[in-house]
Amino acid sequence: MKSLKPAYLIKLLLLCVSLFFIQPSLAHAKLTTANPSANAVLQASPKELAFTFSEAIELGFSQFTLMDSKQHPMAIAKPSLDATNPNQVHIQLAQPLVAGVYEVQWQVLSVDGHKTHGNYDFTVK
Ligand SMILES: [Cu+2]
Repeated sequence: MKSLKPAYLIKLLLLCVSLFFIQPSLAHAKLTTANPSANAVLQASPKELAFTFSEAIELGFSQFTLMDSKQHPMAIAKPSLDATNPNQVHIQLAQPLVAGVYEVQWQVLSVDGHKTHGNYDFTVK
């Protein structure tokens, strides 16, 4: 460590500090609203799943999975982008969901090239 010049260390330190502050301020696609929403308790099956992100989504590099109560992935339609809002994704449900707890798992690539992911549950009574 003695061979490192202080100027180099200071530059390295500044780089680390700037990365630390810049990283969170970059725009990533955060899930802003979902329907059904996280922890929703529905009296009837939804007809579709809808997700709105904070940024436009690259659908071809994004993945949505709906897990049933037994944590098995369900067959769902291909996601489609909203006709007017590139931040919004719709997934039609082929058949009504039976009563149970469902988990949505999402992983998206936003147009700025960043991947984000998350998951949440909702319940159909
Ligand atoms: Cu980003």
